[in-house]
Amino acid sequence: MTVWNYLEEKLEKHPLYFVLVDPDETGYDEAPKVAYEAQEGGADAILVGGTVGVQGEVLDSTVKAIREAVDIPVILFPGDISGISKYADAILYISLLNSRNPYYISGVQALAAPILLRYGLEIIPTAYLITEPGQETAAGWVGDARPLPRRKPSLAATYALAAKFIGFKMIYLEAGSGASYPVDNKIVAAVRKAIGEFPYVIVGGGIRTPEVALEKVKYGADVVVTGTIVEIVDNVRDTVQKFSAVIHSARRK
Ligand code: 1GP
Repeated sequence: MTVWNYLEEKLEKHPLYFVLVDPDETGYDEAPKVAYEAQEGGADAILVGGTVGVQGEVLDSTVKAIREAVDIPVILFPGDISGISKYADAILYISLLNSRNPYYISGVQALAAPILLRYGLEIIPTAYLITEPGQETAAGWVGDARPLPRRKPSLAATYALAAKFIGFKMIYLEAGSGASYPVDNKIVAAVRKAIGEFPYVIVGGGIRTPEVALEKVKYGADVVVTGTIVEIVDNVRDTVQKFSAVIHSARRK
């Protein structure tokens, strides 16, 4: 079964919860353990990636170890061409649509394409939209994004509609890892309203409690991502369990 089919099948039942493992933050040795605990807590997939410090041989061996540690899909969430590993199941093939730099919109995708073909990685075409306060995070700064403003949800909706028309299968609304506040509910709602049921909407960045995760789902997120929280808690499994229980018992909008 493809990762895409797995995700679609699950989405028919309930919203999904992805745990982002950034090996540069968890520590490369810890990453497989964190991924395993996340799986046991009920995560639907593991995203592996980070904006800086996630590349090369050490990324490869870590993705391989994560792949061996869990049964759920391991999906790359690369910050650049260097964030690719053949040991993953799939890749969020992301285009940062609201970047000022064409490299992050189409350049990196072109440079990565031949190696992705060689590796046979499953491709999940994903529009990446950085919203406020993404400017204060590594993804926004490195990606040279013009963060979509909270006060104008219609702008985010416009970009999302463009993403739908271009043919992306996922739209990732991102406040940035460690953001001081998450993607605004009004942005999530405006995007959902503009695009209808498809593409699926992922929301991440700055989500630290199950209550906030639930809000994002209620306003229209199909998938919620948390990263930082698993880096700072003592008990990853318990924390992930609290998020997954709330997200899985919600209904998709
Ligand atoms: C970052 O959306 C993810 O790309 C997760 O963000 O680390 O703030 O949970 P946090």
